[in-house]
Amino acid sequence: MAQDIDIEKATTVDEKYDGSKIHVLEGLEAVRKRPAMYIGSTSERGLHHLVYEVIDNSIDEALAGHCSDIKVFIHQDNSITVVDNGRGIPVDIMPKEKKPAVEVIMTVLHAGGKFGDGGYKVSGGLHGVGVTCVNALSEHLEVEVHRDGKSYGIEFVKGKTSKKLYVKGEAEGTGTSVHFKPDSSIFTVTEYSYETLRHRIRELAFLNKGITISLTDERENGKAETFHFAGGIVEFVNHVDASKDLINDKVIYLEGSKDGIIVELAMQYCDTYNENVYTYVNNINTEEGGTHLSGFRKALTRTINNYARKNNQLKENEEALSGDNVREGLTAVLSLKIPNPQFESQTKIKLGNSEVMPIVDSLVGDALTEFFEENPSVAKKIVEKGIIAARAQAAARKAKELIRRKSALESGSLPGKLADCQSKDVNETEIYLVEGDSAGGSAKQGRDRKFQAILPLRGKILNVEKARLDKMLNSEEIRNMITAFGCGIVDAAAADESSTKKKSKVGAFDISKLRYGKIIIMTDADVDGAHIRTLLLTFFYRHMEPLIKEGHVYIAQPPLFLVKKGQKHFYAYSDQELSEVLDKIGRENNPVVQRYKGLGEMDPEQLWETTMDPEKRTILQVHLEDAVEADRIFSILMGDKVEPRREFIEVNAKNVRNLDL
Ligand code: 0RA
Repeated sequence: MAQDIDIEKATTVDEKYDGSKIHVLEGLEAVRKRPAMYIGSTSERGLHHLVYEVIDNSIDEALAGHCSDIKVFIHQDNSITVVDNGRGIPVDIMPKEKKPAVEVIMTVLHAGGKFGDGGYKVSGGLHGVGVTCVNALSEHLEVEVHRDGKSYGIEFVKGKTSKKLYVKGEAEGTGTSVHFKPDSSIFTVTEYSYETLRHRIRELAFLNKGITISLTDERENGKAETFHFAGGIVEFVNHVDASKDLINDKVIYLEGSKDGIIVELAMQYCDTYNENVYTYVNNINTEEGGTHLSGFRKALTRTINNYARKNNQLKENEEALSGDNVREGLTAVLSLKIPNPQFESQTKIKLGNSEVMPIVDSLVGDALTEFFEENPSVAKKIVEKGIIAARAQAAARKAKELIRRKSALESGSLPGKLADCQSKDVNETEIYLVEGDSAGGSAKQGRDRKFQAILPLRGKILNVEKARLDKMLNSEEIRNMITAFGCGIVDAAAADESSTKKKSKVGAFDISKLRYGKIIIMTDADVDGAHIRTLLLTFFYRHMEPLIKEGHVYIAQPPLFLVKKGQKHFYAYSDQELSEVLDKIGRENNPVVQRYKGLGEMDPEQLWETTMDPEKRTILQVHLEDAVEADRIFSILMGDKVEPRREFIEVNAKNVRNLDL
């Protein structure tokens, strides 16, 4: 059901079924009966998805060249209004349906395509069902259209027309306003998140240069922001790279089109070791890549190698640079607008259209060749970076070989510092990564050895953000973790040039080999502890991302205070909790408050009771909501530049809660 709308097909199919009112009713009923099939879920995601569906229609109008301004409002009651200055949804009576077009669009599933004028419909994007679903899933929805000097209104309740189209009055200009309140009997969450909407709206503003999109939160005294990027994806790349040292100061940008496919690319090389290529099709983030990504990668590898040979940076007898060599330190946004996207999977995050690959390949190849000819000093630096990456890769291969031989010698033995657990069942096993040998000792004594393993870490581990693979593999702490977890590491060398999915260089990253279902970071509640935690998360994010994605990484929450009164003792995990505890037992009784300076101050029983006992502890699961933002934050926090880090800390210090990540 939730297919992409093929505009032409939709039109012919509609013609056949036209007039079948039964179908119409079934459509809306079906959406209400099985909302998740149409909008993915009825939780927070689905709730926000409604807003995106409505905005997408306005974006379509903008892409067709008729709209420049979109305003989104979150109202007091968590209803939403999206206003645009497009042509206004048509209101004239449709001959077959004998109803105003706006009513048909709002009540007939897949009707939208009929009215399209052959532009690039991004609406019907992810779930392909558009604004009709939003209507079906709203307790109330109202459309106001400004056209022909008049203002029209029409209203719906749960998708059914409750007030026929009427003239509200006179109006200047044109545009559409859609106000809806999600049906609370359908959604499990009804409160909108400003941050979530802001994030998508900003992304849309980056991807569609020149459009102005604003967001206003009337629940928060009209707090508002406006997003407008004249430079589009160039500004997107600048934003991602804000904290990195650059190889080319100016973002390389190209735009071209062929056979109705519009290709835009912005790219920049940084003095880092990761590849960050974000691909979009019709404003949808194709997280797993696809044919557009392969086209881009092919062109990049070929063009850089050609340039390197031609200018004698690579000698005849030297091996060509590999794809991952030339992508080291690359940040790129590749954005396509295509009329008939075909996605490979149900989740629609991998593009399948085979005709796209050669188009992207040739457009990017030609444009880059030209750019290199015109900017030889930048080209030279990019090639040099690739050559250094190739050498480091060879060194890493040796280091990897060393690890393999060593572990063969020790016949697959686990690290000496690891206190393993008895169980082999990942449904129950846990490993605590503990800061310091003394806390490690307490944890070893306090744990339940049946399912809890302990790996003490000595001080600060290596910052992998600033180290290449070969150096990283020389670090004992890192090697201990790799061996203990059992599933290898992920590295930039992708198995498949069409996919963003990474393969491994140390063995194969194989999550099925994971030896512990929960990996729990347990550090002191001080700055050093926070630093070590960030270093660990950086390592996991860069080299074991699936562990985070699949929810295996956790953060332990040790208490900050011990309060004693006579024989009784209480723990408090925050300043607020401390004051609650003190209120409860009465301050006049002079309770003794001890502030834990580190895990090492707790004896094994206390550590078990407060932080390790599954019955009593709280652990925070680490989520990876958004790769773009995660990459940016890790670069800010762990990279070379000091200024962005200071700024980040200044802006965010006031939002920090205890151990909240
Ligand atoms: C169908 C046809 C035309 C415009 C629209 C739909 C339209 C839909 C939405 C939804 C939100 N904002 C919108 N703006 C326009 C073309 C109308 C014409 O030819 O004048």
